[in-house]
Amino acid sequence: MPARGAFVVLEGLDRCGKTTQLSLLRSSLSSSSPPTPVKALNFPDRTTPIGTMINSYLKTAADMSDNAIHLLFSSNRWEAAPALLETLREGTTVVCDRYAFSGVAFTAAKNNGTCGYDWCKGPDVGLPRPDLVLFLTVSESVQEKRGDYGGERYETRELQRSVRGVFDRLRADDEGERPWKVVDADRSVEEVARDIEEAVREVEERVRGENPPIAKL
Ligand code: 2DT
Repeated sequence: MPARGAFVVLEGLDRCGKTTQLSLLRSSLSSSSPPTPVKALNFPDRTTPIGTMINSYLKTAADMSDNAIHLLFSSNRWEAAPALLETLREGTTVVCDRYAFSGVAFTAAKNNGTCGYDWCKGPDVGLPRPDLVLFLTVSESVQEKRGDYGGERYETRELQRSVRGVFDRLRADDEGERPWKVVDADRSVEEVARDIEEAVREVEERVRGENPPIAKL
């Protein structure tokens, strides 16, 4: 049995460069010598029937209660969980754009927190826990320089500000539990990519060496 792969999640606010960084990370891992088997995932996965409902909600074509959409985001992770576990167990490293932390941060931030923080955490309890969460921070001024927000729900300055607050709380609550690495994403793409690659190689090596069981949220 090969050692399992590492599970790495990238989180952050809009315009922090997560998607660019994920694609750079994936290519650098798969082109290293020897190549690291790697699979990229992203949430929400808009390609499934649940993902289609989420997409309509985000594009404001459909309305839903805050609780209902929160549970759909979580279901979208649960439907992907068996394949994710299998991929890790067969020795492939998984790098993932957003996960349960975005789930809590966005729902708990909106409408003055009508869905409470603890309620928001509930549905994801039991999902595979990442070996590393890379949290890309971006200042408001850089966020604004990187372009206007698009037309999707959640892409407003006010909401982004509250989301930032919930992410800080999640990180503080996890202190010592799950390794979070904060990466200053105000810097150049290359500088950020270097830090990310270094952190991922370190966790990869540890997971391959120790082959720890996959923990749960
Ligand atoms: P992208 O722009 O990355 O496609 O995200 N979101 C995401 C939630 O509200 N809950 C979740 O569980 C997840 C994974 C963040 C689309 C938006 O969906 C939000 C931004």
